[in-house]
Amino acid sequence: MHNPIDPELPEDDLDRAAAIVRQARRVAVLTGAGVSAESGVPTFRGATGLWEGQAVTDVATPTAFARDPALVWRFHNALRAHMKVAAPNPGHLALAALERRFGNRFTLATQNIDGLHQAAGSRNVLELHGRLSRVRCAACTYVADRPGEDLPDLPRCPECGAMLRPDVVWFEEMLPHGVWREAYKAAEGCDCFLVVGTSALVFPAAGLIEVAGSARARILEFNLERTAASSRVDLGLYGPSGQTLPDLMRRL
Ligand code: BJW
Ligand code: ZN
Repeated sequence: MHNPIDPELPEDDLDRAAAIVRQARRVAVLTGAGVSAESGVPTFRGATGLWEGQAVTDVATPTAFARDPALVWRFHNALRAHMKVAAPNPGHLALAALERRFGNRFTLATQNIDGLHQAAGSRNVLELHGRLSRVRCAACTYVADRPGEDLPDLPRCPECGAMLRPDVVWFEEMLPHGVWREAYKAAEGCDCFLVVGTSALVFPAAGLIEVAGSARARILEFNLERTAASSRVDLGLYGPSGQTLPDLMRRL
C-alpha cells in the first residue's frame, strides 16, 4: 500500500496516529536497530547482515565467543567504530520529546546497544540487550564503560587478566532481570505502544508487543516495511522513522 521509496505518508494515517497518542494515558515504546539506521549504525538483518561470511547473529552467541573470541571481538569492534561516530537522528530526538511530553507516564525499552537514545536526551531508557560501550570480565566482576576506545581483538581484564567481553546480551543469554521486569510492566500498563525500527523477530523483546496487545493497548508500528509484528498492530506508518516520528510529533 505504501511505497517505501517514497516516504510520503497518507495524512489521515498520521492524523489517526496522533489522535491515538494524544488520548493515551501511558505510552510505552520498543525500539530496534532501524531507529539508528539513519545515524549510520548498521542493522542486524538484511543486506548488511553478514560478518566475515557468517550471519551477524551467529557471532552474537556465547558459543561463538568460546570458539573464536577474536572473530567475535572483531565484529563488536567494527560496531564500536560505527557507534563512536554516530549521532542521534530526528527519530531519536522525537522519542526524547515524546518522553518530555508524557513525563513518568512514558517508558522507552530499546533492543539497541548504541546509547543513542540517551544521547538524544531520553532519560528513562531500558536497555534490554545491554550496551556496547561497556565491557565486562568473563571471569571476575570487573565492569567498565569504555566508549570511544579502540580495543584490541582480544582485550584482557585489568583486574585478573581473563578475557573481557562486550556487556551486551547474546543469543541464549538472559536479559538483565530488573530491566526486563520494568519493560514488561510498562508494556502491560500502557494504553499506547509504539514499535519502532525492529524486525520483531528476537524474543523475549518482541513478546512485549503481544503483552501490550493483550492489555488492550493501541499499537502503532514505525518501520520501512511490514514486519513479523504488522498483523498485530492497529496502524502501521511505513517510512524512515527519522521522518515519520518527527511528522507524528508535529501533529500532537
Ligand atoms: C527501519 C529503518 C528506518 C531499517 N526507519 N525502520 C521464543 C521465545 C523466547 C526466546 C526464544 C524464542 N525462540 C528463540 C528464542 C531465543 C532467542 C531468539 O529470539 N531467537 C530468534 C531469532 C528466534 N532469544 C534469545 O536467545 C534471548 N535470550 C533468551 O531468550 O533467554 C532465554 C534463553 C536462555 C537460554 C537458551 C534459550 C533461551 C537473547 C536475545 C539477544 C539478542 N542479541 C542481539 C545481539 C546483541 C548485541 C551484539 O552482540 O551485537 O541483539 S541479536 C540482534 O537482534 C540484536 C538486536 O537488538 C536484536 C533485534 O534486532 P532488531 O533491532 O529488530 O534489528 P533487525 O536488523 O532485525 O531489524 C531492523 C528493522 O529496522 C527492520 O525491520 C527494518 O525494516 C527496519 N528499518 N531502517 C525504520 N530508517
Ligand atoms: Zn577479571
